[in-house]
Amino acid sequence: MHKSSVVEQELGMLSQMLLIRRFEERAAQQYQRGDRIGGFCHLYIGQEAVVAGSVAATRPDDYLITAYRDHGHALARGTSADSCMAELFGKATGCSKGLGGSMHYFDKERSMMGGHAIIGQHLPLATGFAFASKYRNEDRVTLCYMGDGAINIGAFHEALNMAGLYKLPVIFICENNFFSMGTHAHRSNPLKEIVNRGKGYDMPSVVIDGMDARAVRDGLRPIVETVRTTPQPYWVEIRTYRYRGHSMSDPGLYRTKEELDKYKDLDPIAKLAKQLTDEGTLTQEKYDAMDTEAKDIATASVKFAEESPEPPLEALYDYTFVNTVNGQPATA
Ligand SMILES: Cc1ncc(C[n+]2csc(CCOP(=O)(O)OP(=O)(O)O)c2C)c(N)n1
Ligand SMILES: [Mg+2]
Repeated sequence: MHKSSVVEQELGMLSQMLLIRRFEERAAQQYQRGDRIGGFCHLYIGQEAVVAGSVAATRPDDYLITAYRDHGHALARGTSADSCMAELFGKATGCSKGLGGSMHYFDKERSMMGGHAIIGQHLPLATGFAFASKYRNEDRVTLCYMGDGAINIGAFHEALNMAGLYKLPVIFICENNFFSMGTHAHRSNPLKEIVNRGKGYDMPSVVIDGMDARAVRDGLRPIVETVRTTPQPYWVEIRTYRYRGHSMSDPGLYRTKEELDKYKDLDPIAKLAKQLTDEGTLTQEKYDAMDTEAKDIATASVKFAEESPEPPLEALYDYTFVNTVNGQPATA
């Protein structure tokens, strides 16, 4: 890649991370009012480099699928902040028509295949997308993100086994933030290193530093290219950290202040900003302008969501259990 396009890409990664962070800060404020956002809401703050780096290593038509901590994944793929905020508000203009909420973002146009609330449930879907790509002779790669809490679920093993057996073009990414709700990974796994989980399926496996967006992009890029030309699954552990509680109702008392402070010093946004500044491609003014833009987009998304209409009452049962729209069989 030409040096100027690398700089452009990295500035893009930085503004994406800023947008995710500012969007979620606004979302948290709106949630805390108590009257606007219903259901669960899990913030991605601290983990932004994982998605910014990995999306930079892929093509826009590569499939992307994740669990419920999905705001960053949609925003990084280009789903608008407006439709993401409207989805939190349960409005008809949301990316899932206001019927999914925080955990079920979806944007088929951008190959963002959800937002899935049940741990491990989406892994067989990822294997299915990868099977479809191979069967149709398309060179689309599937990126399947999950938390460290997903690796002991039955569906995990079935999905990885089949992907390994059929040599499917899927990269399973464990966003290891070390906690499943309040349980540390060491308390739920006999494995000391999550990266070793790939060995049971004969998958090439790597560990990547998830607090460094460049490391994520550069670690994944060769893997993506290999998988694209020679379909086969990979297992990737990306070590990261969430700064907030598991969900909005979790004060996170199971972590020490020292641990939080240690990771706050490793903030992935500050890291990329410093790398670019040290290399002379970013100034404080430019950074401030990028940050202001991110804040403005996030603030405007709240207004958009407030002013958007609710879905009609008749839509209440659409897309649930049976594929109907307004009581009639759905056509798409
Ligand atoms: C099958 C299933 N069991 C339990 C839950 C409840 N639950 C929601 S989130 C969560 C923790 C998952 O942690 P992890 O996979 O590490 O993801 P993270 O929250 O760290 O992103 C659990 C147990 C669930 N959603 N699905
Ligand atoms: Mg976790």
